[in-house]
Amino acid sequence: MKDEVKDGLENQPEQPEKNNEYGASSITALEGLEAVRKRPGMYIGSTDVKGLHHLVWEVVDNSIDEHLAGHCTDIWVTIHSDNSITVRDNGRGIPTDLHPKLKKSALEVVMTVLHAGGKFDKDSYKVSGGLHGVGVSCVNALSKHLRAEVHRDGKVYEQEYKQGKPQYDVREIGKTDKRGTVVTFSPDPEIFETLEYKFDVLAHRLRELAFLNKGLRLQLVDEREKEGDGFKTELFYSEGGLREFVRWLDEAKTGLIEEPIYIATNEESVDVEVAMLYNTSYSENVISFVNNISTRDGGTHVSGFRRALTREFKKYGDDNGFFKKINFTISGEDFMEGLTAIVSVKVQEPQFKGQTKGELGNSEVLGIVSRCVGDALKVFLEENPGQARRIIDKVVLAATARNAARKAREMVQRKGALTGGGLPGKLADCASRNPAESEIFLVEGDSAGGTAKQGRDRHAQAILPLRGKILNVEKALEHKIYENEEIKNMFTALGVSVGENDEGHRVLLTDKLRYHKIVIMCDADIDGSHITTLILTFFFRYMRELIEKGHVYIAQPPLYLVKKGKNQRYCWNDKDRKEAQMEFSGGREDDDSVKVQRYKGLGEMNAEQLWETTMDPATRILKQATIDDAVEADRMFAMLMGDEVPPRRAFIEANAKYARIDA
Ligand code: 0RA
Repeated sequence: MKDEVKDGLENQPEQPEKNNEYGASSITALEGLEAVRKRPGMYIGSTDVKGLHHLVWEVVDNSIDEHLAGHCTDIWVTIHSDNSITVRDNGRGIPTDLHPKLKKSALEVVMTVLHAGGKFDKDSYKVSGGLHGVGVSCVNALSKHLRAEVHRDGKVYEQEYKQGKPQYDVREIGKTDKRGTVVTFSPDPEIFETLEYKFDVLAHRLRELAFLNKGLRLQLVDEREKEGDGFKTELFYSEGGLREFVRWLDEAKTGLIEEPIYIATNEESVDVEVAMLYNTSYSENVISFVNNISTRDGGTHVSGFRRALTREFKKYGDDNGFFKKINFTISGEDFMEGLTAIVSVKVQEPQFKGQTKGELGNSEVLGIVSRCVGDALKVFLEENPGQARRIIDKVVLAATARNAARKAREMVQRKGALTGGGLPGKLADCASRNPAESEIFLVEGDSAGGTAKQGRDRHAQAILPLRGKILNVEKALEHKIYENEEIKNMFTALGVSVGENDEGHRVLLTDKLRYHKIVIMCDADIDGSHITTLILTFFFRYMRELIEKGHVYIAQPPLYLVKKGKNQRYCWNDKDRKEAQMEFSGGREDDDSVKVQRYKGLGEMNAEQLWETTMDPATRILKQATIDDAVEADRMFAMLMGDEVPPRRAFIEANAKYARIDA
């Protein structure tokens, strides 16, 4: 351990001394830690895998704050083989002097008193947290064991805790010429449902943090996995910051402009940083951050950005007569088509709104961002007429397509209304009219559809056969979507329609959704997985809300049936198949009476088998499709357009998590 610490604290930056004394006295004590253990959800959101990872972000946030204050260049995160975590930085080190009122070391106060991170004095410390930011003391309270080590003023200090309780006073254990803080913790199994850290989850956020904090090095080591002479390691570092971030997001797309449009300013102590690119796709990807924290639902900073973008492009197009030929209005949405943008602001006292606190509420930020972005865009448009023209042409195309799409949509919906209920002829509906208990199976091919019809529970299960490969919506224009037979059938069968709000944004109307479970059921081969992907892409682009609300599932037909006499067992993977074969043969590999049937398609099963293995709520396994991470998903969908199969498969696997529903 000791040697590692030394390595970790190399590359010491110049440590600029700030004139304000920041010792133990500015730390304000507020609450005890028992509350955290009693109601962990209140502090870290949940005690599932998400909460488990939250512990890491809580500690890393403190190190990021040190970076923002100009005192830290490197952060190392290590997953140890027992799933304990070390976060190490080369910041100033948590102060260890005595707190005048509490008569304790500041380190102990920071680690054991809620909200005592020192962040409470607005001017002495820059906030990175806000949504996180409940403090390292929470991590301590929720850890079976935690050890803090501080390198500061030439000395090394340590203190250990169990469930937040100090095991001894802060003690000096040696000398050092480095500075920084090392926190090692083991999440408490009494608190957390799972203790296993996921490399990819940590990597994804650390990459994001590297883009958001240019010049900061973040290293991730996974000691559970050997690689070469050492362990699996990844270093995240970005010199270009958001410029590189936006390029990374659009890696798989065809660009419309060469260089990202980049804006970095400060107004009324709000830092505004924006990077944007246009590509030739039809979708928009705007992601946003406040104090490094992702705001999934946008907020005032994103509204300000949109307002400025629409206003400046519109004015530029009008002034130059580029919209003359259009006989319908251009909506805000048209300026967003093919746009990839990152909007990042740093605000002193952020207020987060909404159910999941994923939305910025500070009203002053709207005007500030709108002005900053507006000013910068004016300059860009003046200086880059060629690129401006390309963007405006694309906007005109988007408006034209939107207009055509509206007409097509209206046609489809009017027709639907005229034919009285208008459910598709191919739909074998269920008897129940209660969406909460109703399911619809979207089945590849008419023949498998027929088998499913025979095998289903008529009361609660509807079947909609889809013919072959549905339209690749990633490549198609919106109005083509509404002309496609299979897609129209899905809209009408599901009871979902598309409308437009006041701003001309397409909105999904789901209040008449007829089934709360939508199950995609395709063959267990490459073609089947391709079709699953196409259908998922369609849901992602046009019915994203249904995925977000957890309505979309992927059926898991078995791959094998292993049989011996009357004994038979379905198997979903090779491991289970081997086990079944061994069991049935009593270990004799040459036992010819053990038969293995490999299912390639749904069509190879009869109705009873399909019911038993794939459709019966009591025994089936469904994967729930989730959009855990819209950023990654969007990149992935772009990858899916390519012709290689592997990334497509990887997407499906990464975005569908096992869920034994009904259980
Ligand atoms: C309170 C005050 C100061 C730094 C820190 C806390 C601090 C906390 C953590 C947690 C992980 N790494 C950290 N690094 C620093 C300011 C110290 C000063 O003024 O010297």
